[in-house]
Amino acid sequence: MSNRTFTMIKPDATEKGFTGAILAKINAAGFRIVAMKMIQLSKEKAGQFYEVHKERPFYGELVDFMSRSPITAAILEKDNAVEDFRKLIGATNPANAEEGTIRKLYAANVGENAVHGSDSDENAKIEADFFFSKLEQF
Ligand code: FUP
Repeated sequence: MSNRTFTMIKPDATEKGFTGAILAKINAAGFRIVAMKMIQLSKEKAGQFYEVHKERPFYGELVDFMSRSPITAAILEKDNAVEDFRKLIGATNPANAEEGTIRKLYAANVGENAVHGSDSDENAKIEADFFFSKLEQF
């Protein structure tokens, strides 16, 4: 099992000034940041990242949203990172997220849900390599 996951603090959270608070929660939960950058995705790059959702009705909105403002991308390290981080962020729709989770605290709705967390070890690696070269992963 891998001990790394990939996250993005999404444009809605950036715009509302929640980046620092979210990173503090991530650290407090025991995750170590082993790569991090703030960047603004082009529509093309956002579309590539969410390629798996291409046929879904929300794809266009998702691409517009994810390229609207800067994001903070990071690789996080901890035992059982993928599963534990999904627990920390809560359900995709913040209305269904448990109290105390990052999405419950900071997300507005299912489309603008503050953070991303990889859903498998395999995707964590693919997503980390999408944003960071080997030299940028510590
Ligand atoms: P998650 O793994 O929790 O990030 O959720 P998904 O991979 O299912 O969805 C990725 C992103 O697509 C979500 F973060 C937001 C967007 N989405 C919608 O806008 N509407 C939906 O009904 C589902 C997902």
